[in-house]
Amino acid sequence: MNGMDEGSLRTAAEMLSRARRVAVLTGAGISAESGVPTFRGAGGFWRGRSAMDLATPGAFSRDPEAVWEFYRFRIAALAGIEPNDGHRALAELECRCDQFWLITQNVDGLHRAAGSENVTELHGSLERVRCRICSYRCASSDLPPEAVPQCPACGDMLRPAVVWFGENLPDFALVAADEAMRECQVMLVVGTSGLVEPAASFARMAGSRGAGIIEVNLESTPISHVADVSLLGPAGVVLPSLVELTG
Ligand code: BJW
Ligand code: ZN
Repeated sequence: MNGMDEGSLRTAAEMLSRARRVAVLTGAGISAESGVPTFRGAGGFWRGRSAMDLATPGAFSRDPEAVWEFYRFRIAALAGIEPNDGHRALAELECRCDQFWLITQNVDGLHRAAGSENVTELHGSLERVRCRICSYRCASSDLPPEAVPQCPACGDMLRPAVVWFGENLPDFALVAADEAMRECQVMLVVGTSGLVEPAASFARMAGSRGAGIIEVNLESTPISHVADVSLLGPAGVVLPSLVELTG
């Protein structure tokens, strides 16, 4: 079923109202309406370089100044952004479920700001930085001002506490995601291009364990063919309607 027509919306709302255990996977698209650029598509560039090319350990070793400039810009931008109606609808949905998992690929902290509680950040957070080598970590607001900030404990480079390509996701996050995929009756997949693993496989895995899959996106993605219902439209509009209909 396709399109943000009344029928698909109603089908999705019925699936959700029958489910007591719901998992949600979100990506950059849910924060687009808060003014946070997505990775792929027109917004995914920083001074002519693809955001994807800066989000690697190799880029950081070769050109830490450029990578830090990119991340300082994004950390500073966090101060001016707020959750939108899509984030708020998911916080509301959590209140109506017996068990609820919000697994996000986003690093902007907007789900917690909207009031969501059981949030798992798969790709870390811009709100923290850590040492490349030792276990030192601190809040981004306490970041030393140098172009490439140094670790006060060991002198190596500090880096954003996010997960770059080729790096492992945190164990606790994979454990939470695995529990969500095993236990949920419905999985809602919102605003992700479905291209970055392992998150890209979560919907297929939950589906093969019997969960119903609802996708919310502006366009179809590789996840669409495993979805039982695809709702095409902006998350900030679709999610409030869906949650309201779920009643
Ligand atoms: C809207 C909207 C609106 C817009 N409403 N919708 C298996 C096969 C092949 C490769 C691999 C594999 N397993 C692992 C890999 C390697 C790699 C990978 O996946 N590569 C692929 C590109 C092929 N994965 C990794 O390296 C991961 N690590 C790992 O798996 O470790 C073990 C391992 C390593 C190596 C080999 C094998 C195993 C780590 C991935 C880390 C990703 N990090 C980033 C950067 C985070 C820090 C930062 O923010 O700077 O995470 S990359 C970037 O992509 C970011 C995002 O979280 C992630 C996903 O992007 P997302 O959220 O989907 O956003 P977009 O922009 O792509 O899409 C937006 C969507 O929203 C679009 O669909 C729009 O239509 C939609 N939209 N407006 C609704 N208003
Ligand atoms: Zn250190």
